[in-house]
Amino acid sequence: MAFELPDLPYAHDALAAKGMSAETMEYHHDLHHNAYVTNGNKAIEGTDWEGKSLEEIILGTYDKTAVAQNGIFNNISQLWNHNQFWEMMGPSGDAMPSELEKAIIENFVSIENFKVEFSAAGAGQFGSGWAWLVMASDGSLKVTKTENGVNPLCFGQKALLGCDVWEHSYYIDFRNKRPAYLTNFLDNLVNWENVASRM
Ligand code: MN3
Repeated sequence: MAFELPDLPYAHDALAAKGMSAETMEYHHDLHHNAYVTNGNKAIEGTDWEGKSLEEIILGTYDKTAVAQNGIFNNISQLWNHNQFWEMMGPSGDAMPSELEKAIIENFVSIENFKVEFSAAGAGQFGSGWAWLVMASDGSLKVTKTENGVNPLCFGQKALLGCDVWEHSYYIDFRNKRPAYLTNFLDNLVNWENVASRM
C-alpha cells in the first residue's frame, strides 16, 4: 500500500497567531510534504522496499559513506521527518511536562541553555536540514543537526524534537531570518507534551 499524506493535526491557520501562517502550511504541508509522499511512492514502486515501513526504508537506504543520499532515502526520510514535525508543534502552548524539564536540565544545565544550543544548531546548519533534540542509546539527551533529509534514526537515536530549517519552512513568515524563526519555534510553537511522549 502506498504512503499517504497525513492531515495536519490542527487547522492550517491554528499556528498563525504564533508565527507560522496558514500560507506557510499551504506550501509546506500541502505542497512540499505532499511532494515527498508522491516522489517517495514513485521511488519505491517495483523495488523490494514496497510494502516496508518508513523506518525500515530509512534505515535500509541511508548510506553513511555517501556525501549525497539516494532518491529513495531523501524522499522517504523527508516524508517521515514532516510526519513528526507537525505533531511536535501545536496551538495550545502547554507547559513543559516535569519529567522532560528535569531531563533537559540534567543534560543541558538549564532550559535556557538548551534553547541556545538548539538554536545555534539550527542556525549553524549550512544549507537545508534539521535541528534536533535526540535521546541517544545510553539515554542521554543531545542537540544535533543533520543535512537535507537525514534524521536521528540514521544514528540509532530517538527524535524527541525536530525543527525544519529548510528555507521553505520559514521564508514566508521570517524571510531570511532563520535565527528568529528558531527562537519563535522554541518559545511559541513546540508541543512539549508531544516531545515528552517520545522519551
Ligand atoms: Mn520541510
